[in-house]
Formats: sequence, C-alpha cells, structure tokens
Amino acid sequence: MARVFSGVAFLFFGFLGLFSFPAEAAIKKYQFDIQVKNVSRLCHAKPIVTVNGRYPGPTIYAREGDRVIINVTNHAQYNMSIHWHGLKQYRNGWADGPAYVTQCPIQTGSSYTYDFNVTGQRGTLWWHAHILWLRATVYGAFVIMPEPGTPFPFPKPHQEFEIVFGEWWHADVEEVEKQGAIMGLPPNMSDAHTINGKPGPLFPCSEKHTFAIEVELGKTYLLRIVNAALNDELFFAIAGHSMTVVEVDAVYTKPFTTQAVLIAPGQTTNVLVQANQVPSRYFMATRTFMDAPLAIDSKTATAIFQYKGVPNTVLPALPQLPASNDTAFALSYNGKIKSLNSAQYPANVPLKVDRNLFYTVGFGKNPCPTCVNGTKFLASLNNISFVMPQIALLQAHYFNTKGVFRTDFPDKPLTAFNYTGAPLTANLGTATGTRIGKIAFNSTVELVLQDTNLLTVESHPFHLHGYNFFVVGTGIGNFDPANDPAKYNLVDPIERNTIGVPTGGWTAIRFRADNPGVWFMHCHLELHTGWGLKTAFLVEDGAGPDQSVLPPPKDLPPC
Ligand SMILES: *[C@@H]1O[C@H](CO)[C@@H](O)[C@H](O)[C@H]1NC(C)=O
Ligand SMILES: *[C@@H]1O[C@H](CO)[C@@H](O)[C@H](O)[C@H]1NC(C)=O
Ligand SMILES: *[C@@H]1O[C@H](CO)[C@@H](O)[C@H](O)[C@H]1NC(C)=O
Ligand SMILES: *[C@@H]1O[C@H](CO)[C@@H](O)[C@H](O)[C@H]1NC(C)=O
Ligand SMILES: *[C@@H]1O[C@H](CO)[C@@H](O)[C@H](O)[C@H]1NC(C)=O
Ligand SMILES: *[C@@H]1O[C@H](CO)[C@@H](O)[C@H](O)[C@H]1NC(C)=O
Ligand SMILES: *[C@@H]1O[C@H](CO)[C@@H](O)[C@H](O)[C@H]1NC(C)=O
Ligand SMILES: *[C@@H]1O[C@H](CO)[C@@H](O)[C@H](O)[C@H]1NC(C)=O
Ligand SMILES: *[C@@H]1O[C@H](CO)[C@@H](O)[C@H](O)[C@H]1NC(C)=O
Ligand SMILES: *[C@@H]1O[C@H](CO)[C@@H](O)[C@H](O)[C@H]1NC(C)=O
Ligand SMILES: [Cu+2]
Repeated sequence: MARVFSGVAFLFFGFLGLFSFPAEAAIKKYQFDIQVKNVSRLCHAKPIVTVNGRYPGPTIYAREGDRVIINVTNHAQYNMSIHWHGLKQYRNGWADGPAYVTQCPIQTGSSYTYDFNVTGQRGTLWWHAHILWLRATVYGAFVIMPEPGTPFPFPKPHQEFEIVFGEWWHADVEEVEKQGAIMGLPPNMSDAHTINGKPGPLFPCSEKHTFAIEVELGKTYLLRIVNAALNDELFFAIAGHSMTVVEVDAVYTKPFTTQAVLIAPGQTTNVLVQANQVPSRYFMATRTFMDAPLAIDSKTATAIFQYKGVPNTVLPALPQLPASNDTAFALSYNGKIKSLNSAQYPANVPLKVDRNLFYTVGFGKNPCPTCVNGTKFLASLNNISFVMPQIALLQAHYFNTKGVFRTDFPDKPLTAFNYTGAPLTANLGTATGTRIGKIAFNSTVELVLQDTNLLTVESHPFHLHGYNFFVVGTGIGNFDPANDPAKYNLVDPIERNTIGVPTGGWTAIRFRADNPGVWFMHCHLELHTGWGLKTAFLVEDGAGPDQSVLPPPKDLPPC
C-alpha cells in the first residue's frame, strides 16, 4: 500500500523511503538518539532536546501484531525515559516508560531498548518523554495500521496525515518548570501553540514555520490528530470543512460529523475530511478550551489545508472555533463519542464491579519557607499529593523491595464534603506520600473521579497506563451514588486511555484489571502532574502461568 507523507518529520529506520508494509506481522526496529539541537520557531533559536534531531520526533509505524524494538540512546544532559502512550504493554510494564514508575531513567550516555508487542490495538497513539517537562519537545505520533487484509471500518481515505499539537516556550522549558517550583506558583505559560512543531503565521517571526497539506478536490483524507500540548485542552477546526470522527485513542467510534474537535492533552482523534469545497487555501486552527475561572490562554496556531493547483498567494480564511469557555460545546461533543461496538470491535464493558473507587481531585497550598509567598501549590487525589520515589515502583514491586511505596491509598476520601460547592479555602493543607492502590488480578474496577472546588474547579484529563477503560458516566456537580449509576451507558460507552473530568463534575470509568504490574494514573496536564496529581495501581499477578509480570530486560536502567 502506498502512503504519501507531507512535511511531517519522520525517520523510519530500516525502511527509509520504502513505505510498504510487509504482509506478515513483523519486527519494526527504530533507533532513537536523544540529542540537543538548536531550533528556531519564533524570533530566537534555542537548543531543545529532540529525538534524532527532529521536532516533533519521528513517527513510529507498526501494524497490529508487530513487535516493536526501539533502542533509545541518551546523548542529552538530562536523565530521561520514553512512554509509549496508550500501548497496553501486557505483562510488560518494563516497556511502559514513566520515570520512577516502571523504570529508572536512561542516564546520559546510556541506552535502553523498549521491546514490546502491539496486540489488539490499531489506530493513532503517540510517544513522549515521561520525566520533568521534557515532553515539551520530545514527542511524536505512533501509528498502528490494522492487520493485513483488515480494512478500516470506514471509507478508505485517499491519504493520511498526522496532525500533532504542541506548545512552544521561548525560554528553556526546564528553567520555566524549575522557576515555578522555586516560587511555588504556576510556571510561565507557553509562548505559542504548534501544529507539527510549527506555530503558523499568527505568531511573531513565524511566517516560515507553517505546516501545510495538499489535497485534491473530491478526495477523502484521514487526519490523525494528537494533543501533545503540556497544559492545554484544544479545539481544532478547518475553515469551510466539517470532519467525521471515526476513532479516538486507537478505538473505533460510531462516526459523527462535527465542525470542531475537542482534544485534551494525551488524547488522540482520527477524523475523515472530504475535500469538497471551492478549491482554495483554508486555515486549520487550534486554540485553548478553558472553562474554569482561570486565565484563558487565547493563542491560536494555524496550518494550511491547500487544494492542489491553488497558488500560495491566496490568503486563507480562519475557521470558526467554539469560544474558549464554551462548556456546552465540550459536554455535547464528548457526549457524542461512543464505541463502534460492532461484532468485530465489541465494547466489552464490565457489567459487574468487584471494586468501587472514588477519588477526589483537588488543589491545595502547603507551607514552603523558600517560596515567594511562603506557600506552594499542590494537587491531590483523595487529598494525597503523590511523592515520586527514588526507585521505580515496578522494580520495587517485582524485587519485593520494602519501603519504596505503601499500598494503602484510600478507596474513598477520608472525609466527605460538598465537593463542588462554594469555593473551599479552608482545609487547603494536603497530605503527601508515595501511596498506591492494590488491585486483585482480573477484578473489575469502577473509578469515579470527582472534581472539587478546593481553590478552584478545573477540568483534568486523566490518563491510565497499561489499560483502556470504558467511560460509563459523567456529570456536573457531585456524583450521586444512589441515582447516577442507573444512568450509565453500559452498552456502547467509549473505550480510551485518557478522559477529561469536567470542570466541577465527575467521570466514572470501568476496566478489568487483567494486566499485572504497576500502572501510573495521572492528570495529563503537566502542571498538575508536577504538583502531585497522580498515583498508581499495583495490579497483582494472577495464579496462571501467563498472568504474572514478565522478568525485566537485562538492560533495564539502574537507579
Ligand atoms: C543557537 O542559534 C542562535 C541563533 O543562531 C545562536 O545565537 C546560539 O548561539 C545558538 N546556540 C547554540 C547552543 O548553538
Ligand atoms: C543502542 O544504540 C547504541 C548507540 O548506537 C549502541 O551502542 C547499542 O549497542 C544499541 N543497543 C542495542 C541493544 O542494539
Ligand atoms: C542522572 O542520574 C544519575 C544516577 O542517579 C545521577 O547521579 C545524576 O545526577 C543524574 N543527572 C541529572 C542531570 O539529574
Ligand atoms: C512478543 O511476542 C513474541 C511472539 O509471540 C513473544 O515471543 C514475546 O515474548 C512477546 N514479547 C512480550 C514482551 O510480550
Ligand atoms: C517568566 O516570565 C517572567 C515575566 O515575563 C520573566 O521575567 C521570567 O524570566 C520568565 N521565566 C523564565 C524561566 O523564562
Ligand atoms: C465566556 O467568555 C465571554 C468573554 O470572553 C463572556 O462574555 C461569557 O460570559 C463567558 N461565558 C461563560 C459561560 O462563562
Ligand atoms: C502572594 O499572595 C498575594 C495575596 O494572596 C497575591 O496577591 C500575590 O500575587 C502573591 N504573590 C505572588 C508572587 O503570586
Ligand atoms: C453544595 O454546594 C452547592 C453550592 O453552594 C449547593 O447548591 C448545594 O446545595 C450543596 N449541596 C449540599 C448537599 O449541601
Ligand atoms: C487534607 O489533609 C491535610 C493534612 O492532613 C488536612 O489538613 C486537610 O484538612 C485535609 N483536607 C481535606 C479536604 O480533607
Ligand atoms: C478474567 O475473568 C473473566 C470473567 O470471569 C474471564 O472470562 C477471563 O478469562 C479472565 N481472564 C484471565 C486472564 O484470567
Ligand atoms: Cu502519558
């Protein structure tokens, strides 16, 4: 099958220039050299951490059933690890990547080989650095084609494009993060949003840095959209064109047509676009969605959707994006996303729940004598702000090393309160600890994530490693255990790996804990993760021969 790529940075080791997939499941090998490169996007060049000198990094192409082997060699000054976001890594947390959760970081000058099978998944996922804020520049798409001979459950597109959103800072991102930590305040916002690493012409000195795709009248295109931004949920639209959503987080959806897509950090969305308008140049644009009472970041990144034969002198028009605070659009859009739930791709929602979990999401302020105001912001689940260990949790679990973590994370808050009631300014102190929940192998789990008004309500995209989950319910206000479960969708809820907890609301997810290991769960807003909005699940081994964590690879980085 011939595929045509446009402008997107990629490096396909071993298959360079030859984009035909073998008919059989295969081994796909990649070399990732983490290296610093001087890059210019706005008015100044600056050194950034990259993979193979690319920004964004190379796209990984695999087929369902393939084995993927990626040798990551770290030439940068930071110790680093890479996460393959959304890949399930059955029994193989060693290849998942979050630093100090499943592995210690790959030290400067060292290599680590991520070796995993892509099983039972097809669609768009992505990869990113999983330590500090380094994912600001270290990220790329991960495309999984269906098995040979298996078509998409939607019309075959003429061509595909990856559309990856990011954030760009003028300053060194690690300095920005460090300054925030020292002051105990949110670090500076990014200076630009980007589409495939390019901000587009609405930013100063950015004219040269505009991503464009060329389309032909009458043809249909598949856009594989990834939100790799650190802190912003984003709207996306194409002037004059509607989009049909067909997949999210590598799970097929019931197709629906929309003028705009909403995508949270960590999420992916595949849309079909028909080039059926007057041939011209049209802007594709992305801008922040933020409906909490906080500063709105109104930066708009643009790229160009250009019909073949139209000269570059034609000025494109901007699409109409929903208002930055359009809660109604967000709720309606998310409500439309449902699993395809066909015979071939069923939604196997757990109907019986073995373990009920209820986690509140909150902000707090703890004393910090060295900080500007004597306090620093924290974020917590069930009032526990997670403290990163010095040894990876999975290693400590596998080798039974004591004292690294506790498995007493509470199943529900110690004290119930009016979670989303009037702004809570009392009780803002937050407990801290390396505490995780222990889950029996193959048990079914329901987790309700409840936003609170501790300091402020805000929406939080939660990401679970090692699993997809079903989003069985969501609502505004406080979860009502007596009445809300009756309204759950247990038939065709969407299955995904990252889901927004709405501002001042709740989301209920279900999954079957059939993947043993230690799996990170965190808000995918890097700001909040850094403040401790994270924990992990220790899923115990099963009794069967193929139900335990695999032995670690020999080159697992030392701590
Ligand atoms: C990066 O490029 C800028 C502008 O060309 C230059 O001033 C700066 O010295 C370069 N930095 C490095 C580390 O090469
Ligand atoms: C990984 O790449 C590094 C640098 O090229 C090389 O030295 C090392 O041997 C490779 N490791 C494996 C397992 O191929
Ligand atoms: C990288 O890790 C090693 C071993 O833990 C440590 O000695 C070193 O300071 C770390 N480097 C950085 C830049 O944090
Ligand atoms: C991947 O699949 C191959 C072939 O079935 C198997 O030998 C190997 O152990 C698998 N690797 C992992 C990490 O599960
Ligand atoms: C953050 O922004 C402030 C105000 O513009 C600036 O003074 C400071 O240098 C910035 N911090 C970093 C790390 O760039
Ligand atoms: C959204 O923001 C606009 C101005 O930016 C404001 O007029 C409007 O009241 C806001 N809507 C809501 C629902 O907060
Ligand atoms: C310190 O607190 C005061 C009062 O809450 C606030 O106005 C000020 O902005 C804070 N300082 C900083 C640097 O945020
Ligand atoms: C929670 O707070 C909201 C807003 O103040 C209020 O409307 C609601 O009645 C409260 N709920 C309970 C159960 O107290
Ligand atoms: C959170 O824990 C801290 C420290 O134990 C306590 O002071 C605070 O009241 C708790 N807050 C809530 C909302 O439970
Ligand atoms: C988990 O439990 C389900 C339902 O009892 C069963 O069908 C499935 O085979 C079990 N999976 C494993 C890996 O044991
Ligand atoms: Cu992640």
